[in-house]
Amino acid sequence: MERNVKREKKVILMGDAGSGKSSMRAVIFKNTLPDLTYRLSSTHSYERENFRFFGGPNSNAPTLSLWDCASQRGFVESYLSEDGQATVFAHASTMIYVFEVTKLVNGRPPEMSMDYFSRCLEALDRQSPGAPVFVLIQKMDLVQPAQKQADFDAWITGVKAAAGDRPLTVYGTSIYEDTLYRAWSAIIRILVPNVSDLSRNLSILSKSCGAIETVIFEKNTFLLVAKSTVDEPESDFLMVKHNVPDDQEERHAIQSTKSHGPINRFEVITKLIKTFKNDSRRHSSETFESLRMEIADFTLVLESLTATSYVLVIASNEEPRISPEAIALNISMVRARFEQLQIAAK
Ligand SMILES: Nc1nc2c(ncn2[C@@H]2O[C@H](COP(=O)(O)OP(=O)(O)OP(=O)(O)O)[C@@H](O)[C@H]2O)c(=O)[nH]1
Ligand SMILES: [Mg+2]
Repeated sequence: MERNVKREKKVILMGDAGSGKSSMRAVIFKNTLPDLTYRLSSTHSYERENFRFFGGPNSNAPTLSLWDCASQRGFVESYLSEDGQATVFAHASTMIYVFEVTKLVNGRPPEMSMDYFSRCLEALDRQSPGAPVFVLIQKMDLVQPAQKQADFDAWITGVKAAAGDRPLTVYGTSIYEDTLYRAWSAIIRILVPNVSDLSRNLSILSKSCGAIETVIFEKNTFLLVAKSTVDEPESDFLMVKHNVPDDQEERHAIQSTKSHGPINRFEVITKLIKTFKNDSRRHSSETFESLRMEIADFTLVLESLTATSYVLVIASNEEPRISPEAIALNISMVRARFEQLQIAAK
């Protein structure tokens, strides 16, 4: 029993009414097309859903228990009552708090939103001390590009004032843009227990393939779990870390080799593959298995790594070129090692 509790990662999803909480749950975990989220009805009380998530096969896999909480005043007051706090905020691995970017009033976040936010932070700190908090300023697609950073900054000012010294990380997001995957990949990585072991082993695979970049994606969501690539500074466009200590695990998740491509290339890949999988599901009953490409600039192999992950290997065009078949063979040789690492993770 104790073991099961430990392997369940509770994630609380809270925030303003209609800000897009259930939509992101549907897009990330159920592969719903963003255009179809308008059909979702408003959440009542809370919807608790368990997803099998990055780990060993069958019963050994950890579950991500997502608590999508309604935001109407009556419901929030009930979560904040003594009994409600003990139910909703206890044993949480993290809280994600969502605001809608367009809801600024005279250039400021509404007072009531900020009041609920700080009361939820207090409840979380009481019931689950040390749980990291992610704030998502959602629906960024509705703001003109030239205005995005200014509106984001206006929310940051309000969020920081409400949070005081409490550490948190803020992202500007949209279900229509790759920003959603950037934020959720960061969230997912704090839930993977042995991310530095995974990255170390990924580096070894990367070297054996002469790869420029090697990346592990979680199988269902296609969120980035670990990568072996250039140690780039994280882009601060629509992202702010407030009092968050330097994260060793996160830095270990990024093993350095050489520099390539735009900084958001992995989120773009996540979005492309999810769209591709959705399209192929509509036209065929076969599931997506692998992708191999050999073009002038590079060789790319995307293969199933374990029961709950894919690996993407990109090798350079420098001679002697490594063939996609040789990369696939190297992947097959490390598969058992990665299965073991995931099973061993607590
Ligand atoms: N333009 C835009 N619309 C979005 C985005 N995210 C969600 N929406 C839309 O916002 C509406 C409300 O989304 P929901 O996901 O139901 O919002 P919620 O936060 O779960 O709302 P409650 O359950 O009532 O608290 C839907 O029509 C979504 O299609 C986004 O990033 N951009
Ligand atoms: Mg909802």
